[in-house]
Amino acid sequence: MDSDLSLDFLRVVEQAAIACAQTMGQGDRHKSDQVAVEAMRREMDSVPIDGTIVIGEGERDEAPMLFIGEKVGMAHRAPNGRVFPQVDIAVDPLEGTNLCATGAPNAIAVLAASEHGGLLHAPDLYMEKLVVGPSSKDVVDLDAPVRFNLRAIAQALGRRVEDLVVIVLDRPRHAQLVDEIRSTGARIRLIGDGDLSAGIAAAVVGSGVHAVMGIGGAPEGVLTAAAMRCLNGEILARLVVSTPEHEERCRAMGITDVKRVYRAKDLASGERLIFAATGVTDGALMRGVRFFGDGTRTTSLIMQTHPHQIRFIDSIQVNTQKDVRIRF
Ligand code: VTB
Repeated sequence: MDSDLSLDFLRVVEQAAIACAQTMGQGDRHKSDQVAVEAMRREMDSVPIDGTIVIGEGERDEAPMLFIGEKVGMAHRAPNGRVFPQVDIAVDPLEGTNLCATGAPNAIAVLAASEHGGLLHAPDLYMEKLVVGPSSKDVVDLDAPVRFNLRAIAQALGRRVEDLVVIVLDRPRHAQLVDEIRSTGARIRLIGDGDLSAGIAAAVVGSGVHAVMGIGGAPEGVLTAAAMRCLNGEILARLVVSTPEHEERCRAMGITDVKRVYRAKDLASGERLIFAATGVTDGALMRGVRFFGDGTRTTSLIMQTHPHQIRFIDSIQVNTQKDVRIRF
């Protein structure tokens, strides 16, 4: 996969973010998601790839666009004999639909891309996750007691457990987890949605987040893994398979060992990965979309493994022909 695709994918997440940011605070999460999906789908067709959506909005019968298995990219828009690279793509056009609908922080538009076969085809089930940054990646264990993991993370970071900040999705299913974290004295940030942007923050020094714990969506787990591959962080994860129907869905996607503990390199095994995200609402690492009349300003994070680089990008799309004034 050609590394030059990074700027093409940047455009894709920027356009998705701009579209849904326009609906911020309207209280209609489905509308916010829909406009993000449409914008992402539209922009995707101008990317010079022979692309396949491997993580998307759902199966074809429940999602009209960006469904799993959908072919995207220039190879499918106007085939003219030109050969394009085969690329698998995981998308979440709007991660944190409620966050956007209520104007809360940390909604992002995001995708990850890899050469064919480099992203796990995860069913849309729940997943247990533990996400940490580079210094803690080798000292945590998904099956260890919370107390043990937090002590290990604190030690790796050279600080007290009481100084850690752990992000947990605010859900009744996490009551016991929250009790356990509290009993260690660690600090907690409960979030309404968006464990993917939380996971990215946990892998970036200076974000003020040291771990993400708890159960969220499996598709976002794969996207988190792609980000961890670029940031040298780690995700430990296991699908939550509690019914025969869940097992069947795993098998249908080629997963036989449903109890497996995955690491980032298992969920996003690609040799060449690209991860792109644009802030929709203000967040820890990216500001939200700003509309200033003459233009639109976005901040994005674009990362890749080959060449291994992380870019924080500040873009201004100019709307008018007038003398636009650009502020630093
Ligand atoms: C959401 C969302 C997360 O998982 O919580 C979802 O905020 C599933 O959890 O970011 P619920 O069914 O309890 O809402 C994520 O989408 C991703 O892991």
